[in-house]
Amino acid sequence: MSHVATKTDYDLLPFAGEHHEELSFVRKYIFSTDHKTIGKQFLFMSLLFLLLGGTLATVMRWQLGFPGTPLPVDILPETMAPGGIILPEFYNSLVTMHGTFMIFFAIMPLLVGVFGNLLIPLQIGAADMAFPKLNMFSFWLAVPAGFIMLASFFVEGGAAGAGWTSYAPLSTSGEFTGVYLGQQLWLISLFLLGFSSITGAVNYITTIINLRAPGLTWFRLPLTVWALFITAILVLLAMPILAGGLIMLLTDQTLGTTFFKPELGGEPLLWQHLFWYFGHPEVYILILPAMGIVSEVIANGARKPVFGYHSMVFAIAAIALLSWIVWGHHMFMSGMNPRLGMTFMFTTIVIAVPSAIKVFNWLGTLWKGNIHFTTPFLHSVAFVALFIIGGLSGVFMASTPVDIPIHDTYFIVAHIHYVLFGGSLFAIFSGITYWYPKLFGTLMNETWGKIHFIGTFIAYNLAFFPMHGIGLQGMMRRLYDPTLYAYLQPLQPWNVFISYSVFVLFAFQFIFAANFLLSIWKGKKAGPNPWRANSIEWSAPSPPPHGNFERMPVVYRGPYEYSVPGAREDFILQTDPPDSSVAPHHTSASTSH
Ligand code: HEM
Ligand SMILES: [Cu+2]
Repeated sequence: MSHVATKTDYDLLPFAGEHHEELSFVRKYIFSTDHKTIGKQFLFMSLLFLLLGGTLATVMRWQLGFPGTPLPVDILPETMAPGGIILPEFYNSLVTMHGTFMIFFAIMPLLVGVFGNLLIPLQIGAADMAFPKLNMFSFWLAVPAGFIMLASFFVEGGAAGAGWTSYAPLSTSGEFTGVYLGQQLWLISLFLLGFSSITGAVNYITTIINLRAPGLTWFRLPLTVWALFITAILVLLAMPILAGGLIMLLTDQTLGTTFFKPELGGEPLLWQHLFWYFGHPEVYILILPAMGIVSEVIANGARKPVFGYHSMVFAIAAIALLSWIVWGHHMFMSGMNPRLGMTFMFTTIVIAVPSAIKVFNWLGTLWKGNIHFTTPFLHSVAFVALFIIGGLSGVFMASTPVDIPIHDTYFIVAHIHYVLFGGSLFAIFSGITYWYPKLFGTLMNETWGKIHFIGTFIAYNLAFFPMHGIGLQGMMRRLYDPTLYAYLQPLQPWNVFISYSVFVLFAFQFIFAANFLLSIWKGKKAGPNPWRANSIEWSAPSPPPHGNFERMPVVYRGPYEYSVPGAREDFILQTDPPDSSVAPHHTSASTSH
């Protein structure tokens, strides 16, 4: 077990960049223990999975827009799309694997793996994580998980096809889906990935509790660190529940247990309970770090302190707590007692309160700000706008009488994508462009960044907003061919329109990919603090060296001291001593506690 580095250790061996001998290529780039390198590894891995998930989505949209028409490029094997025509069973795998890759291998590692690794040590003024080797282990456990998931496409019977939620009894036996080994690989892969997440979470929590720089009290932490801290607690508590369910489902398939098999006395609803008891906290794992990123970037772009810092922290904590008592809103149609349904309805609607507090605080932060329309800022503002739409559809669905007709329709698909693409992914674009200098030392190109933003924002809304409508008109989710139903035929032009919008949306992502890759070499050199921000990472070079800081940073103030009256500039680094930046007569603007 790694040794926990404490503050005293750092006093003895402070930020010893110069004590590190040259590392071999393998230790430096492959089996690295440097949190920034591990963050980059997660970044490249999850961007690849994001691309794969997006590709699967375009194939799905081809089928929905033009059912039965051969794909324009006929490269898929006979078992998936003979003659380019997508088979129904392959369509099931597409839906399942799109959701699985996006949720578990793209959004979650991007938010938690990338930003957790990059930002936690840098923003708390530490040289690295508390357990650097465990951190390396966490990444290298995610890699085989990804390979196993990928490999499942190519085994007999193909990849899992019971949806990303793998409901029993559909998932308990290959007889129902025609998928045997693929479903088992799905379970094994997610088990490994869950283990990787748990080790990461232990590391994050320990690091934030133990390694904060002197003077960095809890209420001087940037909201990104708060969000990642509370997210790590959710990961630590939620992942074991998923793991338990996965193992039970795996033994049902392989060892003859009957946890979820009704024909042998099992209870399929138990899977839904286990899955959603994990699953609802999971959706907050997928949004809280994004909310942290957005808080940072909006304050920076508006040159104002975050409005209601304390209420932001309490709102994150409240959302996290409430996330444990709402899971039943995914099961209103499972035949539960209506009284139980009513309690889940109530708790779910209550969650809108802390969510709305955050939205009002972002608007309050923007209000009368001296706004700089940078690419990261635009993405963050888009997050707020789109999250409002996703949150509102959530409140509709939380109400049982409304949810009963729209459950399992495209309305749900619209909701998911407003919160996860409109929300989380826009925040990820914001965060990547904003902290890019701390990864690569350069800035991404602003013009191309804005072109990508505008194209993505428009195409995104054209693709996903109409899904609310076709959902209300009864189009089911996970549907292979809408034209088979007479009542859905009039909606087909919408499906064609949505498919074209998705193709445009997909195409715009190559602008981001090119900007991201080319800026590593061609980007403008950034300097330590290109966004004129306050938190500790901006006092380190871009990119920070191994060990991050030359000396242990000492913190004198909160992270959002923008436009402090009397200050020499419109930002004050958290590490600036009290008298160096603020006029001597000025004492009240500090948010220290
Ligand atoms: C105000 C906040 C929110 C409320 C009230 C809410 C409510 C709901 C409800 C009631 C459902 C179930 C609908 C049904 O299946 O019939 C649902 C589904 C879902 N929500 Fe939310 N939600 C909120 C925010 C979020 C956020 C922030 C995320 C993720 C970042 C999210 C992700 C999802 C996903 C992925 C599903 C679909 C799960 C599936 O595949 O069946 N939601 N939401
Ligand atoms: Cu939920």
